Amino acid sequence: MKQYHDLLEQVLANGVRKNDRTGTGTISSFGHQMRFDLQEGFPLVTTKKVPFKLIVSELLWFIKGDTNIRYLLEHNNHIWDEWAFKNWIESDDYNGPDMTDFGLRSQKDEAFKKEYQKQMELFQGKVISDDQFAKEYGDLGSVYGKQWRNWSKSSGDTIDQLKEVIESIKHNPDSRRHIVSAWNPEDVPTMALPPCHTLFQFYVADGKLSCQLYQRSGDLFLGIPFNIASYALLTHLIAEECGLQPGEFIHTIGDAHIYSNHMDQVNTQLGRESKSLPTIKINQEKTLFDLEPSDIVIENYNPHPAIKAPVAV
Ligand code: DHF
Ligand code: TMP
Repeated sequence: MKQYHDLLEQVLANGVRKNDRTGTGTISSFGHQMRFDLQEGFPLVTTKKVPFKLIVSELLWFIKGDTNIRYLLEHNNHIWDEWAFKNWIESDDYNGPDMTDFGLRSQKDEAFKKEYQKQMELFQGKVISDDQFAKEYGDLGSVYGKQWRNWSKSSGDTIDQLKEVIESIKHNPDSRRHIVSAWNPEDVPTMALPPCHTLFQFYVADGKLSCQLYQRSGDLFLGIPFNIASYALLTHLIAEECGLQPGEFIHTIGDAHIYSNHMDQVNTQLGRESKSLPTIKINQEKTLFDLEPSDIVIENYNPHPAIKAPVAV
C-alpha cells in the first residue's frame, strides 16, 4: 500500500491548513489519484488493522439499497451511528439533555461524554427494537443505497443504477457510459451527509473489469482505508457477476485531508513497514444481490495493531 503512504506523506508535506465544517481543522490538498492493481492482492491497509467486516456489511447495505442504520446495528456496525443520532437530537421529538456539538464536546468533557454514550445507547436500542422509531430516525435519507438502487425520477418512478450498469457491462462492455452517480443535486440539502464517494465508472478490457471512483472529500486517516477496500471489493463483486476478472481500482480524490487531531496517529502509521497484501474469497454459489456478510472473507491479513482516532462529525 505504498500508494496510500505516499498520499499521506504528500499531504503532510504540501497540504495547506484549512478550517472545515466540523470545526476540527485539517491539512488539505486538492486533486490526487491512487491506482491499485487488484491482481496483486486485495488493497486493505496493513500498517494498521482495518475492520474488514464493517466494510463488507456497509457495502452489502448499499447494494441492498438500504439507508436505515438498523441493518448495520444488527451486524454490529456502528460507523454511521453519529449521523443518524444527529438527526434524532436535532428533532422536536428529542427531549433529553442537550447534545449539540456532541462530537467535539465528547472529546473535551468527560462528564458530557458519559451522558452522550448513554443517550447514544438508548438511541441504538430504540432503532433496533422500535419499528416506527427506526423508520423515522434510523434512516439517513437519500444516501448511497437510495441513489444506487432507487434514484427518484421526476416522473415518479425510480432508476436502479446498479442493475443497469451490470447489464451494460454484460451486453455492451466497450461502452464508455458505465456510470453510477450518488450525487443527486436535488437530494443533497436533505441528506445526513452528502455523498463523499460521488460517482464511479467501470471499464472493460482484456477480460478485466476496472473501476474508477471520484471522491469529493476524503478523510485520509479514517475514511480512505475503508473507501479503498470497499470499492476494491465492489469491483471484485461486479466482475464476478459479469464473468470478468478484476482489473484496477483507481481512486481519485478531490479535497484530500488529514484532520488536525489525527496527526500523531498518522505519524505512528507512517513509521510502520507495510506487510504483504491479503486476498479475498467470495462465495461463488450466490449472486450479488443474495450475498450476506459471512459470504465474503479476507485471508492472510496480518496487519499491525489498530490505531484509534476520533471521527469528526
Ligand atoms: N466523517 C468523517 N469526518 N470521516 C469519515 O471517515 C467518515 N466516514 C463515514 C461517515 N462520516 C465520516 C462513514 N465511514 C469510521 C470509518 C468509516 C466510516 C465511518 C467511521 C471509523 O470510525 N473507523 C474506525 C473504526 C470504527 C469501529 O471499529 O467501529 C477505524 O479505526 O477505522
Ligand atoms: P464533508 O461533507 O464536509 O466533506 O465531510 C465529510 C467527511 O467525511 C470528510 O472528512 C470526508 C469523510 N468521509 C470519507 O472520507 N469517506 C466516506 O466514505 C465518508 C462517508 C466520509
